[in-house]
Amino acid sequence: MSGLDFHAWSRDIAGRAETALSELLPAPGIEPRRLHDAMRYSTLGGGKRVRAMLVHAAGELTGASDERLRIAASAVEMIHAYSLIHDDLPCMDDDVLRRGKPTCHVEFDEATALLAGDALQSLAFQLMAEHRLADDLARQMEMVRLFAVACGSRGMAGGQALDLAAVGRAISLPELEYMHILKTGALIRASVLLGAHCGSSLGATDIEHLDRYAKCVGLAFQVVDDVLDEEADSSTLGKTAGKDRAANKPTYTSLLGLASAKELAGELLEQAVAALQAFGDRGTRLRELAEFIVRRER
Ligand code: GRG
Repeated sequence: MSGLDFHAWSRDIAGRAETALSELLPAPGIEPRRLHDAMRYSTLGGGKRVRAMLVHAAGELTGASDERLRIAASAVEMIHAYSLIHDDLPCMDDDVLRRGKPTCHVEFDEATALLAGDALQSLAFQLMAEHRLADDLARQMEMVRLFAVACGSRGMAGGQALDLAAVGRAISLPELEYMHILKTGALIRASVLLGAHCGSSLGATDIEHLDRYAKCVGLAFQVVDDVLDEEADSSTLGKTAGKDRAANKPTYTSLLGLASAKELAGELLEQAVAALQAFGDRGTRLRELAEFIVRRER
């Protein structure tokens, strides 16, 4: 683990993620300019970079090189940016504010926003194929596979489909949990596993511990997101607050109430930290990051 305290480390990783993304995205001015501008607009200059941090923290655990983590973190952040662009479209959540600025389709137009999301997704996989991320090519293929599953119909896109189908319906807690394991949790889990796979190989038991950590953190992330949607204001969040309630969407707060949702986030944090026990001090950064995710204010 680097000697930096968590605050300094997280700022460092966020800064490095911004630089890497700026270098890896098509340069401004390159045709088709409007599409490239939209990709850069929605990926750069905002976001907490939590997924990039998860890649780096897991990679530190397995001694991964900065260069491999730079690529994996950029690929994950590009997929995340694509998901936000598409999620904000009128045919989905129909939102006008993201990361404190107009959403992509408001700043550009719907067709450009759709294409910017598509192109970000393709670029993420291009990076995974173009750069050496593991010593063993079979392992790299496995990384690409797990990343694709996390993004697809059995991951994020599938979770989004369930989310859209749940609007205005009463769903059970297990259904809500399943939806969020896919919608938000799958990419968070992929971030941890990709980061870890960039370094020396871990045994099956250690991978299971990391997987358990990632699943708890992924769910905790969403529970806290629901709490913040109720409690924080739009200027703090950089997106429209209270949106889920207004859209009559089932959330952890609507199903459990605010106090129990906060308790659940605390329990998930404890479980995430417990899953790291086997790693001793090597798990410190991942533990700090889980605490940050649960205690964040935006
Ligand atoms: C359109 C295929 C497709 C998927 C969309 C992840 C998702 C599915 C939509 C995002 C909508 C949303 C607000 C989900 C709640 C959790 C979440 C992913 C919040 C945003 O992530 P942060 O807080 O965002 O990490 P920043 O801006 O900090 O990067």
